Amino acid sequence: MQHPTPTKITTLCLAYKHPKILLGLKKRGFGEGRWNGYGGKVEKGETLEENVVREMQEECGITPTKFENRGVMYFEFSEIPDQVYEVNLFLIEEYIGEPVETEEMKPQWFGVSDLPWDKMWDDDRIWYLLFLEGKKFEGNFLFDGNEKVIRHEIEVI
Ligand code: 8OG
Repeated sequence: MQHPTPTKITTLCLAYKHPKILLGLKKRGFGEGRWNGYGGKVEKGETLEENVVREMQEECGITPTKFENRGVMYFEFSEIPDQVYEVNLFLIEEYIGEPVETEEMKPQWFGVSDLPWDKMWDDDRIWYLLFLEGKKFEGNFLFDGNEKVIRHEIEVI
């Protein structure tokens, strides 16, 4: 699958041990008011793995000790043509510490059959099942101005 060239590279970290998954309510900035995994912009000179550890420490107060890459997604926005987000998805299998509320995120464990879909990103309904099934995948998504996915392709790798 071909991907657009990203203008911003991020991680998305989901601590998941069936049947519970840890989400955080984003309290400010991009995605405010939505439940999502943890993560953020990969800084210059930082590896994806270093970013996973740093973001979870900063936003959630835990230190991931065992995690694996589960794929990558590219997000484009029909009304912002020059913006392409690359989101590298990670499953967090083990960590040290307990999730705490921070200025950025409020943590909560959800049952996987009871996710707050109407307060999550629209693309999540497309790929969560693959993630929960243990698959690794890549995908491209195009959002319209109302934050709805109007086109996507997704492929298990
Ligand atoms: O640093 P910043 O808060 O901008 O990072 C954005 C976070 O949101 C990062 O973890 C990646 C994640 N993210 C997107 N787009 C999407 C999306 O469409 N769905 C989900 N579930 N997460 C996303 O940037």
